Amino acid sequence: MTHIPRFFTSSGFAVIGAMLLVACSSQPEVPFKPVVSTTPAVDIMPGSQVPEAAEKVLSDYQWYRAAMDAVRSEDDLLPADFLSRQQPSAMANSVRNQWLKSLGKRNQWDLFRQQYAQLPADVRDKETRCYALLTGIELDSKQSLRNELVWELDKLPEGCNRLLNRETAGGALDRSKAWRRVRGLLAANQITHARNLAQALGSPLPNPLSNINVTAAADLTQGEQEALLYRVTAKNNRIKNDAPELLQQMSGVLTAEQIGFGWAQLGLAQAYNQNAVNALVYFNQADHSQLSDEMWEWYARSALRVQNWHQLSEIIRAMPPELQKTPVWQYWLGRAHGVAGNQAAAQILYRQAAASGRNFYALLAAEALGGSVNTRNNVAVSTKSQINKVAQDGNIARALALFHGAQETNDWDMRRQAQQEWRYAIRHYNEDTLLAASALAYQQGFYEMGILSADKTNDKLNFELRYIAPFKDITLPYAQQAGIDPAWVYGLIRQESRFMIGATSHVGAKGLMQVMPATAREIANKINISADELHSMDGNIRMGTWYLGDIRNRFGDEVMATAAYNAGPARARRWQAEVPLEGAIYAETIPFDETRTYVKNVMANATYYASLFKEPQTSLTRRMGTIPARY
Ligand code: BLG
Repeated sequence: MTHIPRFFTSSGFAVIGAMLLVACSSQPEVPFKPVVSTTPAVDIMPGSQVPEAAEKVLSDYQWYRAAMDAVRSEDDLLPADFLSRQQPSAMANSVRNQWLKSLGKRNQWDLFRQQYAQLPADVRDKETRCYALLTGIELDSKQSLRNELVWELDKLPEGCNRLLNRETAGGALDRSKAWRRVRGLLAANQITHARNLAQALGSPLPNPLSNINVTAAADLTQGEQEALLYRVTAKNNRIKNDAPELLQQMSGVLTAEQIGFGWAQLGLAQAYNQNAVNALVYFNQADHSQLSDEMWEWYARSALRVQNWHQLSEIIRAMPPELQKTPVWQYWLGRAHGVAGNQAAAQILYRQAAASGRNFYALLAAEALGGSVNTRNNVAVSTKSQINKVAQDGNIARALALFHGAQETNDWDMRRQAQQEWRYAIRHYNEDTLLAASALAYQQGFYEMGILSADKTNDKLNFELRYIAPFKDITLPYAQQAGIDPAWVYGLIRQESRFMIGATSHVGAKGLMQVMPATAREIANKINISADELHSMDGNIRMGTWYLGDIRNRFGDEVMATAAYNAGPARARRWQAEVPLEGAIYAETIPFDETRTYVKNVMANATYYASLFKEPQTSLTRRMGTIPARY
């Protein structure tokens, strides 16, 4: 997915910000006249407002940026003034959430309570809720948030840490779960957080942690035991050859839970290194009560990688119920049942996975049931009047004003805010309205939100909106020139950039096909064009398709080429097995989270595009094929 770079604050901001600061501190003068209207525009869009003038939205945006800066410098006047004059919007929600966190951090509870009451429940973010629990205005009577937090093994935002530490010290949380979290924090190298929680549990970690030695380990406190376990679970230690032996030696002095957690960490490390055989040996000794979802998934992927179907089935059936219900594990459990000859059980699971939507596993499951990809729309295209009604929603109009403002000034921060406003606008839309919103977004060139809106429907489906194919005049000839399937190219562009021209990722990949500058230089040399072509739409597609064709030819395989496009050819090759491997198993066991998700999405997208482009081959199962053995 793409990241939109921060845009530097223009001098205009500073001026408006300064004006506001003056206005706020001397109170009565208001630089922006508030538009107050609560009249709903249309009843299908609950809570919508009358559109404001684009100029007002753009000046509100500058004001919003100034308010966010003010929150960061712990100034309460500007956010208060901004919020008192804003209609409900994503901008207002962001300012209020950020401000609430700042108030919580500074223990400004009176103001916190006032503002919290004005933030709608569905837009309160997690840390804001942690502060609300801390000050007692939220109760969390079923302890759902607290249980979720204590189950987390990695760091949490400050407000949530404070809450957890207080609840732990007060005895309100399950101590064994809190100790599991201490273990996780140590393994994640979050030493200070681990220390604070152990302290709250009444058994501090020794300082330094390495003070404890396994031979001198009689009558250890729990804090000392955890420090000892850390000698095995620390990032650099858990991949060492002597880690399993060391852990075994500790079994006399540590609890079953601690040792069981240690095995899970060793299993996880081996799984990420694609040593599935060792990973299984270690995971088999792990204590199930200690496993995170990530550990469960890698336990299952390790069995899948070596095609131990019997064990795979056992692992999936031991997973937490919510995880078992995800399409990935429904599908693979179905496959395991199929291998065991239990076709009836397999079919039930395939049906459940197939009903989960239009994801990679839903498609594979539908094909396993004998079906095929279906891109027939089951709803009429939105009428002009439906689209006009959406355009009359003030939240949509605000998003579009920001989108066009961002286009004009090439301001990607503003573009990101436009996306937030669009998400906010459509959050309660019914499916007809979502499709009309999608059509409107395309009319305006706001492709990423067109896709987002159409993707949200579940019953009423319009596949041309979900899988748009703009820029065909450039894409099709280059795909043909590179000798690659245009459906695959579109599947990839949809995943890379959502058709956002000029998109830039966190690591600097550019344009519709998200080509890295270094890769662009390589390509430019080979095909004798300027590396600057990366920045033009035509050049970007030309480079991306050429590169894709080149790696496909080198590997002779689309799945590996897709992985290579995202993670580099050397890695795609390293991830091959020593035996031929089903493409879906190769994809599911890719150890990079980004690339694993990416490959599955690109290949599923390509299947939909192949169907829409009326290509003869539309089976995802065939497209995934078999990955040859590493040579
Ligand atoms: C890919 C390059 C590969 C390169 C790898 O990075 O970019 N592909 C292209 O430029 C088309 O050539 O392999 S290497 O030459 O062997 O090093 C690895 O460096 C691009 C990836 C990187 C990725 N998108 C195309 O998929 C990306 O931007 N990731 C960050 C996503 S986000 O912003 O954090 O969400």
